[in-house]
Amino acid sequence: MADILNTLKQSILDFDEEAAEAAAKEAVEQGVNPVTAVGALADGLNELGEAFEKMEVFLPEIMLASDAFKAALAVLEPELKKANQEGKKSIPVVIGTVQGDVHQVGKDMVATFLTTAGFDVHDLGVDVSPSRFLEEAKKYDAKIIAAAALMSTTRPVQKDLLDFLEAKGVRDKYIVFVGGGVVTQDWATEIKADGYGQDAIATVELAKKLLHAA
Ligand code: B12
Repeated sequence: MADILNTLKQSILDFDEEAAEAAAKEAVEQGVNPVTAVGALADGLNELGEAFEKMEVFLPEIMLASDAFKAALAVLEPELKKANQEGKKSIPVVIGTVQGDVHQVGKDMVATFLTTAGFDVHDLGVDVSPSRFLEEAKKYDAKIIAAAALMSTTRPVQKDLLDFLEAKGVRDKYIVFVGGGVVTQDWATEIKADGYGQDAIATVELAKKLLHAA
């Protein structure tokens, strides 16, 4: 099993979409736990992220690696669904990356994990303004709004979203989650978000817990 996990991770490090898809199929055939498989892909992307920070790889490679990640995730999604049948109540959730920010891989991962846990997830994509978050939350009668930010320049938009909901008098109607690379528990507490998810698995646990308490 270690071999296939290495192959998954390596396919991301090689920015190789075909290899990532093939490795994901192989992992499914071998009966590898799909959560572990996604973890291996994420390890690859995180390692690449460090190389990007050191300017050892550049944006085009990172984009190819993200595409490879998405292709493999699509193969693993049905398996994740099978592995997680417990969440039967379909609670509507809207999720998106905040305005000015086009990073989507981590948000996609959170959306996939929430979906496979039984939530009714509406993915608004990237570059989502506070007003659009609210518009879509109303449309789907969402209980949870989840907003991702990956850059220090876009993190403040999470606060803008909360301020906007407050100004519209609907803050209490929604459980608001924040997350993404630059987001911390301290930041979530400071802006009075309802929850912070460090990763996709923690976010699912948190969603279940908060809904239970609500
Ligand atoms: C991939 C990537 C890109 C890709 C994105 C492709 C895509 N389709 O998503 C591309 C090449 C487009 C890109 C562009 C840019 N990027 Co970029 N990018 C990254 C990189 C390498 C990886 C991000 C990633 O996907 N990580 C893997 C996923 C799995 O992790 P994650 O996103 O953190 O998600 C996990 C958790 O955070 C959490 N989570 C995620 N979302 C949410 C949401 C909620 C609600 C919750 C609860 C939890 C949660 O769960 C996820 C799963 O565990 C990071 C480096 C890094 N270390 O993060 C830089 C990084 C984020 N990018 C950065 C920058 C600066 C840029 C650019 C401005 C570069 C440029 N000069 O053009 C542009 C920005 C364009 C824009 N307006 O948004 C900086 C941001 C610096 C900062 N602190 O502000 C980083 C940190 C790199 C760096 N150190 O310089 N980038």
